[in-house]
Amino acid sequence: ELPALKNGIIEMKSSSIPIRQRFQTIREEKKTNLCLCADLTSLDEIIELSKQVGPNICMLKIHCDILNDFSMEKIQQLKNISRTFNFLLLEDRKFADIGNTVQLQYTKGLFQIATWADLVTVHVLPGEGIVQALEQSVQSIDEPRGCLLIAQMSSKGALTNNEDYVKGVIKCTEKYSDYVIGFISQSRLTTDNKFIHCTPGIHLNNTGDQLGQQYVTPRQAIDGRGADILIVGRAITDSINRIKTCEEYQQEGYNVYEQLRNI
Ligand code: 5FU
Repeated sequence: ELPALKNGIIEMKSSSIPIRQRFQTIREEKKTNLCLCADLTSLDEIIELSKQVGPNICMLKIHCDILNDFSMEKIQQLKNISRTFNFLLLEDRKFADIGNTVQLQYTKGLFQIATWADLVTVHVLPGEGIVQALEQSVQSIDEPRGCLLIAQMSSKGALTNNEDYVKGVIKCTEKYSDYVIGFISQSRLTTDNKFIHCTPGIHLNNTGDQLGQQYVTPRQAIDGRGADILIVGRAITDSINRIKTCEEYQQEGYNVYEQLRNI
């Protein structure tokens, strides 16, 4: 299929645009740096929610292994919605095993993650072979795939928050900079702006939960910690009006981003 021509410019299907570039165009076109983290156990419910908040988000993060009703048909439906509303789909799988095992986890089993997730999250704990193995698995897939390396976690006492560990993650990111598009982090880790910093642990009203999660506000995350993308879960999904709350986080996140950009 040939790419469409618009104003003399070749318009690539969103599915063929490199992921880094998609983040940039989505942020400018949709005015959002918000990733909704839909930790719901029903994929039907996520599908409905994603239709409602699709215009407000740049990415949707899910955990496919908590879904009661996962099916390839339904995940394809979600994928189509992500195309319609132009947001990325992140499976927060947090791969953390040897290369051979993660290849199987990425491509096989019930979820066949590589067939639908634009992005996945990866721990570098086992060594850089994990990234090599994942990248190798998606070479035959004809749309862009990428990953975010988990550099720093938001939870209390996280063992990732150690200077040498983080240095190792940064090194790996630089070495595999085609497939690795950035980090899950709690601070700005490199001055190279091609690496996208995604920060979870965001809430406007709470400072944490009962199980070790720690929150900062969108402003603290972007201004203080250098986040490019805000990953927001229960602040939105547990709110009385998810659509309105999603709009609030979108506006707050984008306003802070614009203020900083204009300094
Ligand atoms: F890597 C990380 C991390 O350091 N902290 C996180 O909270 C990932 N997360 C995920 O972000 C976590 O698995 C949840 O899916 C989400 C945060 O959800 P919350 O409801 O905003 O606390």
